[in-house]
Amino acid sequence: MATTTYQVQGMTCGHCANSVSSEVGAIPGVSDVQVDLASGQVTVTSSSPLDTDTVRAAVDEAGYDLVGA
Ligand SMILES: [Cu+2]
Repeated sequence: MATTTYQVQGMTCGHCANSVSSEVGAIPGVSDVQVDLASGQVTVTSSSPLDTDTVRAAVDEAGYDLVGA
């Protein structure tokens, strides 16, 4: 199991959090996504370490920016 916290910019409400959470949650191997709206932190639990570019693409697909990992 790997847990990584990413910094995501642009989320403003529960809908944003849900979008990010469902896109990131669709990445193969991801078992849990926790979004902290106030801080913009997204904590992802996966069976093996994820490629940051894969996570960035999913966050981008949801309409937000991954600014740090
Ligand atoms: Cu929103």
